[in-house]
Amino acid sequence: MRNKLARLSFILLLSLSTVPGTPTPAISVEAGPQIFEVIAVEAGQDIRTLRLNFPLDPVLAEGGKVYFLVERKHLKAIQEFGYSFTLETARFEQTGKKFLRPGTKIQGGLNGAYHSYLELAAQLKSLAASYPGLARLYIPGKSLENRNIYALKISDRPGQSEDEPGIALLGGHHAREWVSVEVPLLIGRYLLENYEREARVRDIVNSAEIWIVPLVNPDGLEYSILNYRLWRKNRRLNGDGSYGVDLNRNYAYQWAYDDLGSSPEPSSAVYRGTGPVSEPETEAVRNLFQNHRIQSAISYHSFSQLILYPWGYLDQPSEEEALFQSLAEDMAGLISQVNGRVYQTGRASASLYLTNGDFTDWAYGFFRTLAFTVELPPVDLLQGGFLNSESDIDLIFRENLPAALYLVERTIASYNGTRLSPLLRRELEKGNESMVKSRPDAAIRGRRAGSG
Ligand code: 0X9
Ligand code: ZN
Repeated sequence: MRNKLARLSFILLLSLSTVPGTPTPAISVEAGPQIFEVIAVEAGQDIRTLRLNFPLDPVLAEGGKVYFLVERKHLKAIQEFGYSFTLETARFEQTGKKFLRPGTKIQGGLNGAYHSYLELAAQLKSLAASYPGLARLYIPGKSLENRNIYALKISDRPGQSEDEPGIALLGGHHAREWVSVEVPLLIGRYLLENYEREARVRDIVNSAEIWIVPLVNPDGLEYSILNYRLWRKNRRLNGDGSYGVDLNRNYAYQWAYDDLGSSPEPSSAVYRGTGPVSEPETEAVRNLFQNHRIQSAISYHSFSQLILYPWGYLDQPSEEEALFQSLAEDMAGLISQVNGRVYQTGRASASLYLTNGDFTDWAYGFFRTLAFTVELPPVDLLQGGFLNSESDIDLIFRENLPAALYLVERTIASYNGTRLSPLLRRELEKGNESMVKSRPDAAIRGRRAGSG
């Protein structure tokens, strides 16, 4: 048995570390200038279907019309699709500018300085294109409404899978928590922009594989921007006619453990879905974790100013409670040094409330990833709740940067090969490699490498 386990672990490590490339396809960055127009669509038309079929970025809702930023090349097809619209580009153009260029910010847009799905996609593509030696953009999966879930990999050889620890920074599980998208995105951008000039950043990027997944729930975010600001879940049409599964109750560790930490009721804000990983968005995160060695992770949420760690499903310490707690305290200390804001730390179940099927329990329970939930500011509803001002984005990013860099450094320092949870160990003993590799071609490559 020991031998079998050793062999399987060996295959796992080999397939995770030395096989060049990765089964998750990297996306190529489109060439040629994009030219944008602004169109206005009467709100009476079926805007949902229109948005499912074309990449439209909402900029304004006014006078019974919705204004969208759209690439000129799509206009004809939108018309052929049966939609009528008026061209409103002139109204939004800045003087002297002929076309709305990529990255153009329209003042007063519905999402202001926060990124919509399309703005985020443009930003990630532009980072990958500007730093080809340090970053690559992957799509580990798509949302229910067919939007990409992006993962920007930052490392010194981003096209190769090296024997380096992976760290994942995730955001946007919950649609209304807009600032949680900005923080991982800005941390990723900071690493790329400061690689040349800052030795600390260089060391980190050279010794780790950092995965930036800023938007786990793109459909929800878009719904929150255009339809209902306080939307939380994804946009699954449930059996009873209600919408949405809470993605942070849909992961496959102790899923549906009880009805306190998640709800079987589809209309509930914490509805867990029809089964573990029933949603393509959680499946995308699972793909990423199955294919790479993610040793630690931060899942950004808002609000409350907390740093939480497993378990969430049960008020019991995990095997590594002491390590979790000391890392959380160190991170909180670093955060408070920046703007003076205090983030409380603690075991998720005890400090906040019970959750089952949440990301951190799954990542730790299944992969032994040291996974934290960081609840960003403000501290309470009276300070704004989910509605952070635009000028807070930079402050919140700045105060979270040192803690994230610290976690990466600690992860690098303690890395000596991929950690295996007892659960994963058992699956490997059973020969169930599909639990660790999501795509058959990758498992085949792993086996070949193992026998060679
Ligand atoms: O409920 C959640 O999913 C997270 N809070 S939020 O207000 N952003 O929705 C907290 C998850 C942390 N885990 C546990 N409390 N167990
Ligand atoms: Zn949240």
